[in-house]
Amino acid sequence: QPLAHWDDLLLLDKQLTDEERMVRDAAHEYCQSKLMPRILEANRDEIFHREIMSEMGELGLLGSTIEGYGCAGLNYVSYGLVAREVERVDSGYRSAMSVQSSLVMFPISAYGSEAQKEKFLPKLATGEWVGCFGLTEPDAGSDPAGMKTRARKVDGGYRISGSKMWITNSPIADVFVVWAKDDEGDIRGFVLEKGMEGLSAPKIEGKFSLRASITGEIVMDNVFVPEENRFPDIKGLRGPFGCLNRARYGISWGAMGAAEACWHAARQYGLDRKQFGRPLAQTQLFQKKLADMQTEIALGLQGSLRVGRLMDDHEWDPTMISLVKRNNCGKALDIARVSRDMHGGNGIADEFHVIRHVMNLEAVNTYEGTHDVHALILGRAQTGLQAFF
Ligand code: TGC
Ligand code: FAD
Repeated sequence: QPLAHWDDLLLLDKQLTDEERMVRDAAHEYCQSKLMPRILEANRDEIFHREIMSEMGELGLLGSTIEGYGCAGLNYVSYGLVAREVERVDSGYRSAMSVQSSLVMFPISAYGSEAQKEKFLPKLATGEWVGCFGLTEPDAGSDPAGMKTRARKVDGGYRISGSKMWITNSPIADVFVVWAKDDEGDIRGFVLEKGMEGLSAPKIEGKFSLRASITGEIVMDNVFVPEENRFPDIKGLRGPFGCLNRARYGISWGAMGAAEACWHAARQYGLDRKQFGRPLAQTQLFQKKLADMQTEIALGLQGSLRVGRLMDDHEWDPTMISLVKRNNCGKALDIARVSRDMHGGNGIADEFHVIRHVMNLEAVNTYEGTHDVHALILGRAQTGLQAFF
């Protein structure tokens, strides 16, 4: 018989509080019963089912770490556990949730005026409004300081011109958190609203990754944004990076959820499928691959849990987050690729789900700072020498 806790060898479950286990179990139940049945169609036909945002809102999964304004006020460990459950189904659904929570609601709650919080947070929390976050531009990805989007001061507000590229949720967004340089050359954050004149968000077609998540551009042609829609005080790259820290942390858990789905699928496939008169799982090569997956996942989850506890204890710094974002995304991608191979020909069929995770994790390893960019952040932190340019 397999060991009873083969899938949780380091007993992560026992490291959680009762409340954290409850949040995880509720998220698991929702994801498996409501998200899983939709994913094949969503991925095949590139559909983001908009009602998912409202369902997540109803369960308190949007902006869940924020206190007040209709938000659940959970800790960061719970936020990570939810990301893991959502991404166990599909990284695209976790993307939609983490952009709304960490990249739209977090900056409004941390940098916004009281009026901005009251206006935007409750409707974002229920999923009545969808938000997006515009930092990346066609010519400024890893190096966001090179952005060209400009916010020119005019009477009563700003005129913003420029374009943002690869923006999760933008074609369906009601609220756009956009970063632009002002007349002094400082990066400032603005909240744009659907319907503003000169604002459009065309969809990017033909993605082979995250097909169940909608991605677009944000095109701003002299959009007038009133003064009250600017974050009052935050200035410089620390504004957008403050949000990215939270999202990157959630991704470190999420990527492990996708990896777990691929690992469990490979194990079950190996138990069920016989070649040369015995289950594939009874071969040494197969078991070695399963052991490698089990090891990286158990260690990766411990890393994310540790960072989550440090965040909840206010003892964290961004470098820790680079470590777990980089490691867990890279390992998850490796695990998904190996699992695909272990499924043989069936591994390329979407009904077995693994190829979808492989394709998704390619993007997850790239967005929110590529694998190599996080290596450079870690390298700079330990040598004091920056190697970006
Ligand atoms: P650098 O000189 O390092 O820093 C400039 C200012 O920013 C501050 N800072 C941070 N603050 C808080 N948290 C962090 N993690 C921070 N990192 C930097 C820093 O203290 C400084 O502040 P100040 O006040 O002294 O000026 O900036 P750099 O230009 O050298 O940056 C280099 C680098 C590579 C670290 C950075 O640009 C980087 O991380 N690039 C990756 C870009 C990225 O992650 N983009 C993500 C776009 S959003 C997205 O992908 C969403 S996908 C969502 C989904 O669908 O799930
Ligand atoms: P580049 O920066 O051009 O990098 C290309 C390659 O060069 C990479 O391998 C990189 O590691 C390497 N490289 C770059 N600089 C260096 C260096 N100094 N030394 C060595 N190697 C280097 N952005 C948003 O603002 N909001 C979103 O909601 C959002 N959602 C996204 C959704 C999807 C599906 C995708 C694919 C992207 C999304 N992004 C979003 C953008 C994402 O953050 C960027 O794609 C990412 O930061 C990388 O930037 P880039 O694509 O311009 O690649």
